[in-house]
Amino acid sequence: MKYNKKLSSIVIILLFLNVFCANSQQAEKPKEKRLAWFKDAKLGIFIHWGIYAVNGIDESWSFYNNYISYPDYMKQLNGFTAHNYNPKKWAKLIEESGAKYTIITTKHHDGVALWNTKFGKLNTVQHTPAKKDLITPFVKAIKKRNLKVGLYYSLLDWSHSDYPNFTRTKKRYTEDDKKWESFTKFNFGQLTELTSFNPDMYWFDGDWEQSAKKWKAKEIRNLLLSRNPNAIINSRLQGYGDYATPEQGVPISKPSSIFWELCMTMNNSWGYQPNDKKYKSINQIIRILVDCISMGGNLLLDIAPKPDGTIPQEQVAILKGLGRWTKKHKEAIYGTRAGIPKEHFNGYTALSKDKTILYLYVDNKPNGPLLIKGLKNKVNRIWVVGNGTKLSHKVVGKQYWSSVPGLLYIDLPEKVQDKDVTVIAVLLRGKVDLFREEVKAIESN
Ligand code: H79
Repeated sequence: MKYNKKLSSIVIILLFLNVFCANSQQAEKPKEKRLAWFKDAKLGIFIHWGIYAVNGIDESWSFYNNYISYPDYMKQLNGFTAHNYNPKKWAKLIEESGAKYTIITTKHHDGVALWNTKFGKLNTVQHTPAKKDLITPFVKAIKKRNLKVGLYYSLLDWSHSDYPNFTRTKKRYTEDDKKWESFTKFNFGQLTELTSFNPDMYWFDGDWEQSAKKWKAKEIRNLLLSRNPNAIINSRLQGYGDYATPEQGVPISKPSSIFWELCMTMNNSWGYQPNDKKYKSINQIIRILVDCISMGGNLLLDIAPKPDGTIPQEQVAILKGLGRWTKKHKEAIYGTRAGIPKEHFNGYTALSKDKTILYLYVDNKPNGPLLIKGLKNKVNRIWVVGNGTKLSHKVVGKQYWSSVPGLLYIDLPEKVQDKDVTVIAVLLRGKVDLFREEVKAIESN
């Protein structure tokens, strides 16, 4: 009897362990842990590389919108050589820019895969003079530099004979369960192949054409996370992603999502278009990066290599210009958190993770000392990030009978100013503490 009791308690423990383990296998690692590096990263480089670079036309959309016929669009396959493709050089340049991660198009909406896929026939190995899997060496070169690597994948495929949509004006079919099932198998086949690259993140696009149920979005998420429990998925998976992805438009106010990334082109094109000379300046891009940082987000800045694999000179110059600024100001970029409300400082701000350093980003030439209002903390020290120069400050107007903090003025000599954005670090006594109450008018004294 005693023996039996012991045995049954062992069985119960084993059963419990079994259930517990099974559950822990299914449970996802919490988002805060998976996305911790992403929250700290601040800058990523997007790469749109595909056959659309050959004619220098809009990626996929040019045939979808009937600007060019489908056969003419596909003729670009013959010009995609990748003859000067040097992924090690790309990786070096990406690292030099100060980016901590990069996302490459493995397949855009045109359905041309850049790796040696066994699913479908449209890929750079079989159908272009490049004759190569372009993704494997890229992932390797990026991982070697300890940067994170992400794969862009278009869920929709306007080239696939089993996909319902072809162009804006032509549909292959509206309802056909068999065809859709075949397409789903194809998508899962390619996605399973992508998991073998073991990327750190997946960047989906084109989800708007079908519902979560049709894409089998939940199953896609489960598949990717079962292969790599640390993987990150962008929002474009009909509700099954991890972080928000505003496109082109810099947010005006702080996005509600804790995790977000603005993807943006350097000129007005995602892919290589030599006629598009409307590049943003290095200064403008640095200020946009700072804008994102001040709102707690990341910037995913796009580059567009030529069909031979070289990166246009204008884009190299922007990456290097960014690199100069990010290297000098790294302590005020990586790992920071969103700054304080604009009422307290007339410009962009961010906070260190522990909230004891306030960073001020000065993107203009001040016409007198900088001003911080409503800061309750005492200030321990103020210095210029990147050169360490200590700055003097003065608190003015503090009344002993009032709880309203005085005006904190900081002198910023011209000789310590950066040519793009000057960064000032304000070391506080304790965590940032702001006066946010309404100041009542004094009725009597
Ligand atoms: O790869 C680049 C672009 O080709 C791709 N995303 C970047 C990263 C892209 N371009 N446009 N879009 C994604 C969004 C397109 C939205 C639209 Fe619509 C599709 C506008 C009209 C049809 C979805 C449906 C949004 C509005 C209606």
